[in-house]
Amino acid sequence: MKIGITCYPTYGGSGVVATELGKKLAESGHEVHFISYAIPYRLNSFHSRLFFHEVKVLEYSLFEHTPYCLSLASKMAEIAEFAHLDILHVHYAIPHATSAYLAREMIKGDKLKFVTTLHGTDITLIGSDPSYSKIVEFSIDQSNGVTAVSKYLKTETKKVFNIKKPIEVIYNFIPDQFLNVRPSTDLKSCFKPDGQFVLTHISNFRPVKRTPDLLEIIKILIKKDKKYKLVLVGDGPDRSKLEFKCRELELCEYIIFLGKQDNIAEILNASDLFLMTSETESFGLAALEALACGVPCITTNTGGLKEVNIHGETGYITDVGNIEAFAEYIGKIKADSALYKKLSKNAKKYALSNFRSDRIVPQYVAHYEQVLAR
Ligand code: GMT
Repeated sequence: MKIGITCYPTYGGSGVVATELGKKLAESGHEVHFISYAIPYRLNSFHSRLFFHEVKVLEYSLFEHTPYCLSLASKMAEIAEFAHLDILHVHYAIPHATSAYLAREMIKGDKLKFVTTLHGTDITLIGSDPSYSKIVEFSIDQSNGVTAVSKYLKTETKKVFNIKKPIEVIYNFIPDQFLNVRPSTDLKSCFKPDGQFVLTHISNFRPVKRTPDLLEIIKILIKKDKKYKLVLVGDGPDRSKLEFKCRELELCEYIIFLGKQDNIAEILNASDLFLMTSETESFGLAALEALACGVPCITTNTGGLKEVNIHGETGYITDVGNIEAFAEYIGKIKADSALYKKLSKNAKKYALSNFRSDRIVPQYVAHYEQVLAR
């Protein structure tokens, strides 16, 4: 098949899923054309069946806000015709599903079909805002196929919008680099100079991630036991605030801010637990990546996280904002090495038996085939 993929190219789960999917599709013989305003950050290796088409946005003094959605639609229509795309797969509804709808209308006939994958805040936060909800609902319903990354997100979408199209749940999958990770002794000695217990968090530091809770958790923990290190990976709106707070609370010796990193698998491999304090999370790809590395997770029990992190099996889940419970679970696991080993083994086993790419990617291919056969 010839498949177009549009996603956000920046540091974020939806772009990662789209890019890893494109790489896997190309490996299995499909031709894949990425269409976005910049090269997706995980699209870092050459493959003869992978192409990237940059969307140029014309700046003009009359535009206070440049209409990216229109430039994207033009590019989608151009590539669909020029590369003879069979299908276009857009990740994150806003504005990608709307641009895809416009591209399909521009092409005329029945030549282009598009699939929209819903990832999370395109429904739960941004999509449901009155300024976007009507167009988001319309564009999703106009899609030839719709997928959501968890059962929770499917239910939520049906609750928020009046969508008549069936929604298929296709979970996130484990990118290859999280299988057979090489341990890094450098990272281990940096994180655990005195045998510290390493708690890692990876995100884009948006308010929805509730990263300030992480400082509160470490504050509780070190009252009883100083042997902890909190490793914070990623960057975003709340990072500087957190760094200031960390200095103010004199917590700096317990926290490392690594910023954006490429070697996530090695960092997880040098970690003991993964923490996710999100207010809402449609799936939690970073938690899945941790589980795949055998790192148990303590997460909130919000949204799709319950489908990824199994309470008492692969880690623990607790209510949003319940920092005491987070601290309690961390202390309990640190104190009991048999429990740690059990959780770590279960984590890897559960991730690998449910979320391997060779299980999930064929579900997307089957979805494309169904859409094309209609
Ligand atoms: O919806 C978002 O917040 C953006 C998106 C992203 O690009 O990071 O994240 C979502 O998509 C991921 C991949 O499907 C999911 O694993 C994340 O749980 C989800 N984030 C949220 O729901 C907050």
